[in-house]
Amino acid sequence: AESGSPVKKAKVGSDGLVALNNRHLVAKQEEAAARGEVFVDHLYHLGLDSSMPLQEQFGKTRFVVMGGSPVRALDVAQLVYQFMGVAAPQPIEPFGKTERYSMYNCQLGEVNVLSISHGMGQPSLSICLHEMAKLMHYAKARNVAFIRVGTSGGVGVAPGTCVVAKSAVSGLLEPFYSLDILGKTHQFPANFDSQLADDILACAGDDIAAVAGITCGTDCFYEGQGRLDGMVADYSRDDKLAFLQKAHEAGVTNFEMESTCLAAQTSRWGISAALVCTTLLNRLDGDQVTSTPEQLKQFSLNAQTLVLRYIKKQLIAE
Ligand code: R2B
Ligand code: URA
Repeated sequence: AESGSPVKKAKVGSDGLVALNNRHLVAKQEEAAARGEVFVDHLYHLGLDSSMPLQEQFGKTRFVVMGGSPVRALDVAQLVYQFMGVAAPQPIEPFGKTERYSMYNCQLGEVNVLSISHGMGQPSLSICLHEMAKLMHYAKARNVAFIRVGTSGGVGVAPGTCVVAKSAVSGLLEPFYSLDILGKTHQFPANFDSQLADDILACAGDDIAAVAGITCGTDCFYEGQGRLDGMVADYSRDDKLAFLQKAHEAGVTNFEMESTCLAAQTSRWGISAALVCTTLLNRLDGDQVTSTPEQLKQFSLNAQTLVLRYIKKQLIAE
């Protein structure tokens, strides 16, 4: 495997803008400009393109809150309006196309908060991240932070606990995001913005159980996370427990399926990011998610509330 570029300071440039470090796209823009034309970049999966008034629509974005499910993206949008004391449009409509992702552009006056679903797993998240980062670039958004609010399986933490990740590890328990590019595997360090993680944790108060952790991002919910309840599991219960124990000893607090991609890509692009996952179960106790829909909703609400408290605090201070 080839090593990726060292992790950059997880912060956008001093102007706060998201820089486009793709020389091919920059060349296309310049070539078009030389012909007196404008190159149009299609953000295909979002259903947007760079000829649209993106600066007007998204230029005031300060936070992009991401989660796997479209239902939770709408829940988060509702919470954004509620927390900020701004009347929500009725109904809250998604922006762009909803075939792949559902995006809500919460307009709060001086600032916007986006809430978007990214689907399950790193490939789905990766597409969303590329297009969202380009959207923030074209919109000339400043000091934007990406915060994933997700679900996970805890390792040695009680269900409903919020884990704020300091870093991520792969299913091999290595601190990298691995991506095959032009036939070679590249590894990119998977660290989060530590300050952002601390600032979010500080908003937990007495009523939300929250811990800092290391999140393991796997490419499979079943075998990839050592479950015994998938369609196959060609290993013993002892093998599974030995893996969970090894992960636990390496500091892993929870399993989900997007963390290494999120940490690595955002830090490569100079975007500050955080990962806040609720835990739906303690994997040291079992594999199946058996809590009631009401309990699961409350678990998710814990993580959403923690993030919304942080966002509100930031926006009020600005
Ligand atoms: C957490 O939950 C999903 C799997 O159930 C996946 O997207 C993840 O990271
Ligand atoms: N999401 C995961 O990826 N794993 C779990 O155990 C629960 C939610």
